[in-house]
Amino acid sequence: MKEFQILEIMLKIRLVEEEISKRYHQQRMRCPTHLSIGQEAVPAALSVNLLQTDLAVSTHRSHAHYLAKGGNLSKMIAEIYGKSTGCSRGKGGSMHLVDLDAGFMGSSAIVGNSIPIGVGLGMSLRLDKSDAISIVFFGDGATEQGVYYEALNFAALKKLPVLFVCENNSYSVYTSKKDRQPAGRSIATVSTAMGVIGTELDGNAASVMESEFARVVSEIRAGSGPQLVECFTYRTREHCGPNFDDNLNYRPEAEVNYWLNNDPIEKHIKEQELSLDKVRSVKTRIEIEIKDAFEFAEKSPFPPISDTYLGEYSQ
Ligand SMILES: Cc1ncc(C[n+]2csc(CCOP(=O)(O)OP(=O)(O)O)c2C)c(N)n1
Ligand SMILES: [Mg+2]
Repeated sequence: MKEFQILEIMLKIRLVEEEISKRYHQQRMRCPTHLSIGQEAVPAALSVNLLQTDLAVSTHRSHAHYLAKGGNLSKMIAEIYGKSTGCSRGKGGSMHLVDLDAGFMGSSAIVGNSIPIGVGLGMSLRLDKSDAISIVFFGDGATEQGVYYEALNFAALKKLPVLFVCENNSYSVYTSKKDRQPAGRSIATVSTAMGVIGTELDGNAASVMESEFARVVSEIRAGSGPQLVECFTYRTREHCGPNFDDNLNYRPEAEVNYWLNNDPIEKHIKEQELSLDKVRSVKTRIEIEIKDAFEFAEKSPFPPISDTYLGEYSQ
């Protein structure tokens, strides 16, 4: 059962982002988009272990996190189209998704800056004596921001119910982690040394990740304090935008091919021996949902000028 739930979330992310990519040249989505194609397994494997009351914050690459946290697909597409029916009332675009109903507290284009906000949310859950936890999604590049270490330190000091999820795709734009951090340094090991237990996982192996997330999430709910999961994965598209950019040769061909041959969706279907008929019917259902979401976005109005200053500082 869980295998199909995970598949459904991964497929939804993949098919939505492929549709965004197909339609992007129409110039009706007038904001930068950072796609998670290739990285879908991480949020999908986590999502089946989350409660609606859990809170999450995310980054510039936020569509997958938003959908996995139970965000509304039509509202997400409308937001990317800048429409008033969007989850941020059309004022945020792809990188600034907010949906309080889904516990999705916001994403930000400024690398690293949602991390302390996620820690603060963990503090608020603690003060409310809630059994919910705070999820902080970020990339490997964000671990080069000073605020990341301040946030880890504070979460460890106060034993906050925070799960740090690092999607390590080895790149910050065009620069490999090898050229940014000393050889052999592990994000999970540094985190453990700072008092936030870190676990390294294959970010393209959905089922293994799911059981590890189940363990880590239940430990945090039981009061273990913060933990970090570092998931090794890979984006297959360009850093920002709908295209491929491997013609720029910033990533070795063998590396790209290794990850293409480890596609998380194909791997999951094969390893879990999922029925291909069932996979097809899930796919058909999602395709209808996506078509409806784009229609909703296209038909929705832009926010009126009179709303310009509405919601600037609060919902
Ligand atoms: C503070 C700050 N510095 C630089 C940038 C430019 N920038 C946008 S995304 C990005 C790379 C981030 O890499 P990572 O955190 O690994 O996320 P990924 O894009 O790989 O998912 C950079 C440097 C920014 N948005 N904010
Ligand atoms: Mg990265």
